[in-house]
Amino acid sequence: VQELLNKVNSLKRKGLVGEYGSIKMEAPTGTFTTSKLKANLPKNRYTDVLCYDHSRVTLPLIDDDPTSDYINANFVDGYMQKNAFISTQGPLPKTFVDFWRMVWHNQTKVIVMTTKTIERSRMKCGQYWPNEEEADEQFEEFIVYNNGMSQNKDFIETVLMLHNTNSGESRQISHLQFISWPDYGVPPAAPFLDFLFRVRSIQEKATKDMASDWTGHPLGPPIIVHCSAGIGRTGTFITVDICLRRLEDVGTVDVRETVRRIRSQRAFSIQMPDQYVFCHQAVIEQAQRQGLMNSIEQIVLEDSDSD
Ligand code: PTR
Ligand code: PTR
Repeated sequence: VQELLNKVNSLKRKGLVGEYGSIKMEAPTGTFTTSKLKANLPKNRYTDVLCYDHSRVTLPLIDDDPTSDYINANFVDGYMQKNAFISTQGPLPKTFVDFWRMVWHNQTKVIVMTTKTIERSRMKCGQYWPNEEEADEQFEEFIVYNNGMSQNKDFIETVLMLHNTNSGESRQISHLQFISWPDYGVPPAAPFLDFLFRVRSIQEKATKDMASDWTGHPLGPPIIVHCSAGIGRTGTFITVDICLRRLEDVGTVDVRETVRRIRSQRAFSIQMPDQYVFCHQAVIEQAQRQGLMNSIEQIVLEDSDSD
């Protein structure tokens, strides 16, 4: 029986890897024209990770400069809510101001960062926020204050105050950084889920505290999610959130269609076969936590954990 279960599980994994391969082979669903404009090329962290025109986040124009509206970022739908997320690359020094303009303009309250700034001695993301308590930093019309940090083993939570010197307004923004996720790899499921639920609870509270703008949009303003390229880890985070919300709502999960839909808005989302497999594992882990699995499913899955 043990042997049979092993076989079933390895076939399942192979099946998922194959399924991911076929998703990856699908042709792009849009164009990358704005991303490729000469003036915009230096704003892309990776030359091979461009952003779709049809779903890109546009910034307010500055001095009628037609390229000033560009940032490598796309709106991505959440569960039953359009544009619940923005998937973006890790900001470059050249795009720090653009990033804060995007936060401001979209009324974002929560920033999710799933990378470290430096990994394997490579710069993966710029230090676009003040990283010490009580420090502040100016980005043209914005001043960002670090109003406190707390850290556990797997993630760091920072309370930022974003002040717009043009309007005189200030907004509190939560910055949540998951630090246990290797690039191109997958994190352990349990801390990842703890992180995801922490993000949700902060976003929920922030949305409740906001003015009435978000009535009818229960998930609130777009959560900005970024890693280094804004596709692998970012796509994985959003996939698991959508799948779990659907599981909670109607009791079903469709990882394949969820990933396909996300990829139609943020090209290349989910970068590795293992990340695709991980989405399933995370959903299973959460279903187990909620007691939604029957005992036969439990046996097959517990067995697969051990290889
Ligand atoms: N009222 C705010 C604004 O327009 O900027 C916030 C807002 C934005 C409210 C978008 C609702 C929105 O939803 P939809 O995605 O349906 O346009
Ligand atoms: N060409 C880049 C590279 O592979 O180095 C693109 C890239 C970088 C793609 C990082 C994905 C990456 O992972 P993530 O989206 O999780 O930061």
